[in-house]
Amino acid sequence: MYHKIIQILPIFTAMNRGLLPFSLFLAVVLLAACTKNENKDGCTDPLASNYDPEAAYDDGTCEYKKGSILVEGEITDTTIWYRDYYYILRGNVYVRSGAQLRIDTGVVVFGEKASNGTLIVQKGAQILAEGTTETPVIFTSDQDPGSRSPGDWGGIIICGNAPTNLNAGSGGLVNNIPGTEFGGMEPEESSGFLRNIRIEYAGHVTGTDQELGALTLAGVGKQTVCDFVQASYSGDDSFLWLGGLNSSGHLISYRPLDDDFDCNYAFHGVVQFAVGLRDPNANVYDNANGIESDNDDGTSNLPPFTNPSFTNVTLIGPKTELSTVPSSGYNAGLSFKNNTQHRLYNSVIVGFPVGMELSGMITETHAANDFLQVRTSVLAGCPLDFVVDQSSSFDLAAWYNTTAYANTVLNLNGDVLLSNPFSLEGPSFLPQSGSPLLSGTDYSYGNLQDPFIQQVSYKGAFGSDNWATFANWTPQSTEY
Ligand SMILES: [Ca+2]
Ligand SMILES: [Ca+2]
Repeated sequence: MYHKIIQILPIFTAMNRGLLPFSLFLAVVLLAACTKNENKDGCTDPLASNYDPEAAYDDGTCEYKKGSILVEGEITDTTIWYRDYYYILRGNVYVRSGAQLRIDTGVVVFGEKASNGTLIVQKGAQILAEGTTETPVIFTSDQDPGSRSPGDWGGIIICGNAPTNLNAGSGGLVNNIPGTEFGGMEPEESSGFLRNIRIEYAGHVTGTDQELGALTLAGVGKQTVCDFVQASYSGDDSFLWLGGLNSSGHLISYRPLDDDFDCNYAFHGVVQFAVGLRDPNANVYDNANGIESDNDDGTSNLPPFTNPSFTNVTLIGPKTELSTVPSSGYNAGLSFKNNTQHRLYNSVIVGFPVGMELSGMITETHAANDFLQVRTSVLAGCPLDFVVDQSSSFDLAAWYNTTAYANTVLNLNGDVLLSNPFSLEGPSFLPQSGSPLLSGTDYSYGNLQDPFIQQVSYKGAFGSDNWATFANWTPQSTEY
């Protein structure tokens, strides 16, 4: 095992992860020496969190904050990260094929900004990370509260051997990052699981035309499960799938700079219960969309197709009112292009400049031939409901409004009667009584016949149960 423990340091606070300068340490000791009370017992170690400068006699009650373990290089064997420590990712940290990284509930992992810390789970490796609602596993920036920014660190990249259409199925690399090969012929593979996880300030992109998720799932197999994952303040996409067919649920995309959910290179898994919330004033990239879906960037018609099934999605855009003028990069709730065969069911899209965008003649043909589907869904509060290419005569409105598809368009955000969806620091996405989202769902579509999918009576990500209690809406001020 090359998991390298550089140092385990007693520290005063999570913010101050290092030893005190010796001069300051000396000053503390000298100061302490001056004010001892001969009658007082207590903790006499200045490095302890409950150090009592007046105590003359140590009574054995000293308590120490957690130490930090710097992780760099590679993990080649079964490794467990415990809640007793903070972990700092320096540079690209690889979990090698055959190795398993297990992360205990409540563990906090910091991505180092200076080295663009990134966790890469390679083909044939596994990550098993499970928090609880109260004590999720947290991946966040190593910067102090108030100084954190989108893209402070790389994020989590999980690579697998499941099918992709990239390079005619032989796969490729994520953003040309060394050691991120993905794609193969093992659709049922498990790369592990992520449950009750938060990923904050990740998504650092190093080149132009590159994209990265706070969580990137590249060629990940069917038996890999992501459930209850919040990605916040990503510097790029929140969730990015590149090929593969894993199942994901209870996803929260919070204030990313590109797309909430991005699908490419033949992702063909299922996603249920997913919500996105956008900051109108964030300086987002051009074409920041709710769901962006491409068969591939080269507009190929190579199978397998990007044809995931998303159901029970709530996308809250940046237009809190029809008149809101958000950052110029914001585009569509749904952007389906480059020959994708995306499927969306039982969902609601609110407050984007464009509701649904369909681009490319072959993408249109997929829609006309029912390979690309939007059903039993609702668009509300989008000034332009439908956009197609300038040269196209495809009647997207007529397609969307096909009676059998059971979609609806509502004029105003408020028409969907969600509780408090636009609040950036305390949102509630639950439908109020009388909401049009509380009826009319349909799970009869062939690709929803998946054991991962629950049949519920409401459209969108929430009914009466607020499952987002593991989320943090104010990570900028959180002291970990
Ligand atoms: Ca993207
Ligand atoms: Ca985009």
